[in-house]
Amino acid sequence: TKQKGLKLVERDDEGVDTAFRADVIEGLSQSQMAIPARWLYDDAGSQLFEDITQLPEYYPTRAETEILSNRGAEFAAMIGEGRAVVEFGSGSSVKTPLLLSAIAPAAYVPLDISGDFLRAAAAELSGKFPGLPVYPVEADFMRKVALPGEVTDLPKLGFFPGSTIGNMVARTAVDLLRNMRETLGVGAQLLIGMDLIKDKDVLVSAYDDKAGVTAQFNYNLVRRINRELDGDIALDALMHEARWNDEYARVEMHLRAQRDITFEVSGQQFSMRAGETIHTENSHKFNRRTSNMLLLAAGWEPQARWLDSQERFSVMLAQA
Ligand code: AVI
Repeated sequence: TKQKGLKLVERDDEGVDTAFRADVIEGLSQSQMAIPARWLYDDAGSQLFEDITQLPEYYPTRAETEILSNRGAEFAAMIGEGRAVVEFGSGSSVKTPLLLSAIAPAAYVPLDISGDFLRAAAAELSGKFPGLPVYPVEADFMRKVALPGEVTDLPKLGFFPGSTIGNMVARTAVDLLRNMRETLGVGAQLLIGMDLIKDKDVLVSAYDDKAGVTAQFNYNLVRRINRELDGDIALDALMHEARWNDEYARVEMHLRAQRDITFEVSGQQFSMRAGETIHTENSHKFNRRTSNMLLLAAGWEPQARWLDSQERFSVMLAQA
């Protein structure tokens, strides 16, 4: 967790994000090149993701919003009043008010690694819910977080919408869910969005839209590498690709080389043969059994599960 005065992003003398460089160099050195998806989200990438959520093909945001809009009475019945809602990642301006107005919480604690996002989200929420105490915490929610003293004695509800859990491999997802349980403490509940396994073409289209916004989101990673890590990757040699991996029940994003290329990043040489790819993201999809299993593996007992009217997306409630 972040201590006051400590920086969450470590930079070298030239201002390079050292964790970004280490991940990219290591990822490009593997036989199947792969870069962790978290690096997709610089300012431009975060804006492109916001644009993705509006695309006709990208159903998850609309489907989850439908559930949160329509099932408020059921949430209230199963969650009760007076909890401190702890949101992991304070991204969304639409989903959070839907939950907060349904359950009448005692406090709202947004957690985010970006202080700027955090302050914006906290200010917006305070405007909408004038009587609600808001305690923003700047922290890496992948780890156990010390919550503010003001909410120590309140029962907690963790809120993790968006199916962001799907962007993690099982082992990382279980680590995160376990850390959430430790952050939230005894008697906690967790409300979490998980996207569902469905027709392959629907899934792939959601990650390969006609307007090409998801392609730009993928290419932005290359632009970021070139800019921040002194790279010279030829952007026109790489093509966006979304594919369904049935064995792992996930959509994968890749950048596929259209011809043999060599390039440099941070002074190191790399090469790709035509047809080889850089794997840039996983988006795991679930069914009832696998979503239950993931929660159970991290010590969360599933309590309820809601789907949208087209049964594309699920919101799960679990208790510690
Ligand atoms: C943020 N996350 C849940 C998105 C997803 O659907 O996996 C990221 C995304 N990548 C491409 N399109 C959207």
